[in-house]
Amino acid sequence: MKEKINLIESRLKELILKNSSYHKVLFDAANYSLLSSGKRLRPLLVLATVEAFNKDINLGLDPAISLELIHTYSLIHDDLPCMDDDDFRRGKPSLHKAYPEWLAVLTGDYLLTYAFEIITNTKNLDDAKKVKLIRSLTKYSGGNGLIAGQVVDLSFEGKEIGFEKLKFMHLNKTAALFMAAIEFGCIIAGALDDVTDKFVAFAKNFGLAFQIFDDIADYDNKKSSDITKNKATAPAILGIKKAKKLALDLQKKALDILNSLDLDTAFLKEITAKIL
Ligand code: GRG
Repeated sequence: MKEKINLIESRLKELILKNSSYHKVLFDAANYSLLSSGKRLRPLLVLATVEAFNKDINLGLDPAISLELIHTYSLIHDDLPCMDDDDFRRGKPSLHKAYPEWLAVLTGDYLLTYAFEIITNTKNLDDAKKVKLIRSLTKYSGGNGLIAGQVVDLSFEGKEIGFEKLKFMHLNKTAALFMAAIEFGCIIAGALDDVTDKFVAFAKNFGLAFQIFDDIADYDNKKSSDITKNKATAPAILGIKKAKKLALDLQKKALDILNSLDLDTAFLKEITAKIL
């Protein structure tokens, strides 16, 4: 995992260029957010999926990084005062605390736009695959994906919601980008549709479990922003015992799907075990 994180981080550094023109500060801000202590989970999942098909993981590197850019843009915007209003991210002041707020908005916009440019410029992938990657990215990060999750999260803040709405939120806010990562790997490897469907089902269960485990870890933390903002979470709605059982069931479902595939999914299993 460490080796692959190093690969991802060195390519990330190459792709976010330094710039000495009048708008240099935009690239400084992008580097500030990108080159911090993120787990690089979404890019890792892309590489792990490509590896499962015994293909060269380098083919997946640039598309993998485009997902880290989308993820980072979403964190920058989420932290803004008009959204979640968080002062810290990845162990340091949020971007809008280190730089002006307008620049944080524009840096998020830049990362979102640049993600698509990176896909179109990827070497060694044919145009048909690039179009598939862009379609997948718009599906999972757009108005019926990541953004939908954020709209629901902010509209329901402070209100009581049932489990179905919570699941919708988790599916879109958290699982969607994991589903994109796994679908990316399948597209790059040229997987058949039915195999892709199974991989994406793995990512959905993984993503839901990831969010519930995250909520459980936060539950006892009185200073957590989820708690202070009275956000709906699985332990708050279901109780801690049921939430734990649900997260473990989802994790098991995810692993069962990997085991049902006739492929070498050892690295995906390693990520699942380490992260969940
Ligand atoms: C602004 C469109 C838009 C969306 C924002 C990212 C997000 C949606 C909200 C942030 C809060 C949150 C709980 C999101 C769910 C996804 C999640 C758990 C993100 C954190 O992912 P990690 O743990 O973060 O992979 P690192 O920093 O390791 O990359």
